[in-house]
Amino acid sequence: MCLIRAFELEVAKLYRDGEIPGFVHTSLGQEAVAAGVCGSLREDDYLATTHRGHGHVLAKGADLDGMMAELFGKASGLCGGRGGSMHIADPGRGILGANAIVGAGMPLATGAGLASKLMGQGRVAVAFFGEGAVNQGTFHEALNLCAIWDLPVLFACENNFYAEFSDSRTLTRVPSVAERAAAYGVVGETVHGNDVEAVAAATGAAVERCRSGEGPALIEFETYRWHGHYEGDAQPYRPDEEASSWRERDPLEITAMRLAEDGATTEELEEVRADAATRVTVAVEAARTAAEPDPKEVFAHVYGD
Ligand SMILES: Cc1ncc(C[n+]2csc(CCOP(=O)(O)OP(=O)(O)O)c2C)c(N)n1
Ligand SMILES: [Mg+2]
Repeated sequence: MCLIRAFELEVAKLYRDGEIPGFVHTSLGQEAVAAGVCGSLREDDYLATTHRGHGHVLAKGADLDGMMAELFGKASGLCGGRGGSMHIADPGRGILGANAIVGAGMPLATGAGLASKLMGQGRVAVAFFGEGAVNQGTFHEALNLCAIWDLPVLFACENNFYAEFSDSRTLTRVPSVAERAAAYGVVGETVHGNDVEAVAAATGAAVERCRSGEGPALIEFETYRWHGHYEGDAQPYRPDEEASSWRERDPLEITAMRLAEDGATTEELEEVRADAATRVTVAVEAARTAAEPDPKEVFAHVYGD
């Protein structure tokens, strides 16, 4: 969680300073969902994520230097600088990719879950999605297919209550995402997404059910993004009191307080934060000085070579 926080704070700054091209969507405030879910997975489990996927990808074990270089569009990036923030993938770690198309990760995870089942791999596929994606057809089609085929797929919804500039509670008569699972005969539950232990406990149990052949599961993690939809969003659509009340439920602070109660010293906690900050600083320096991709390579991989 500290690494994701340090990464996202730095990325926000680099974007403001014009060092990172394209768009970036940060997950500041949502770190416990990424860490709690991905920390409950096997290294070979599959992951499909969204436009707000830096935290998920880092928590699944992607190389930090490769991530940062990818955001800079450099040749040493995880995708050779082709993907950028919204298309980071690392298939060797089961990371099927971030995705700029809202709702597009769920069918990918469904396919991965089907492959795992047919090949007897025992791998679980996790699809992260925002609550805004629940009104897309892909959510319903993917969940139904996973249900009838008993596929090992976890539908992990990050409900941060906003989809771009709209309050999601005004976009449907059924504001609970978890309740929608019942329509497909799937167990759905709602969990406090800023409590990493609650996230990990719910995910661990759901993943175990998926792996044992019981079919898909859906968990709705209630959380909040601290920054705007994208960096630079002025956010006129959100009440200040709402944002500040969620900042008081900072997932890192909740965890630090618990660790302190369990005997962790201030120095130990500070060391974790300092180590994360140092790793991010090193990654930025490497990305800044890394080579640009060779323009001659621009058509490579287009036809699968
Ligand atoms: C199919 C599609 N429709 C619309 C968009 C534009 N868009 C980008 S993000 C977004 C809202 C997503 O909200 P949510 O799923 O709640 O994710 P969050 O940004 O809150 O993490 C929209 C509508 C898109 N990228 N893809
Ligand atoms: Mg949302």
